[in-house]
Amino acid sequence: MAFELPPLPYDYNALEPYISARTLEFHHDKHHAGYVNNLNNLVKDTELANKSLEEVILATANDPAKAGIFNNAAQVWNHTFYWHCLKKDGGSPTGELAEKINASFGSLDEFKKQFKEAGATQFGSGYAWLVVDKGELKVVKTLNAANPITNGQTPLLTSDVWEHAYYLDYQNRRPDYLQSVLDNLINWDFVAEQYAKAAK
Ligand code: MN3
Repeated sequence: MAFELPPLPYDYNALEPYISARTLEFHHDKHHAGYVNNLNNLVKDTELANKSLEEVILATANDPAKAGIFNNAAQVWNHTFYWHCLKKDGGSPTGELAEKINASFGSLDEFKKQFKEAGATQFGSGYAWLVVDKGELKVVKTLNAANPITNGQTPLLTSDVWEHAYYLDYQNRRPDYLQSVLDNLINWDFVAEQYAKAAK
């Protein structure tokens, strides 16, 4: 069973004007697809070929000899998760998640400020994340393909801050991309589902 490229959960133009169809075409059809192809080539005829994506990530994390497999497996996971974190007309969190965000950060605006800061200050490529860590919400950033699940944290939300995620639409203005996404495109229902699973 080879790893597969999941389809985008919306049309290429669904996130316009904040993320263009051209960005999504390249990002999903070239970058995400490339990671899937690389991963399948790297694990072909090895014991990892029959593992789940999470198992491959956890089995190869922190092993320099398996960095190529880890990087591609984590990038496949991270992109699939990122697509689901976005939707047209994002709105705001509600219910228990909204209460937890207010209790943890003071307000939704303060959460956005910290998330934007994390993404804007990630030097080079990587991701900003909202995670659950031992029952508490935290904003963290990771380098390149790294994923919080290898630190025992449960991701609720991510934003890709590799240049390919925003350069066609925002050029060097990464903070503006993050602000646009936070204000207009977050799929809070998806984030709430991840929070409900993590809280079990
Ligand atoms: Mn990307």
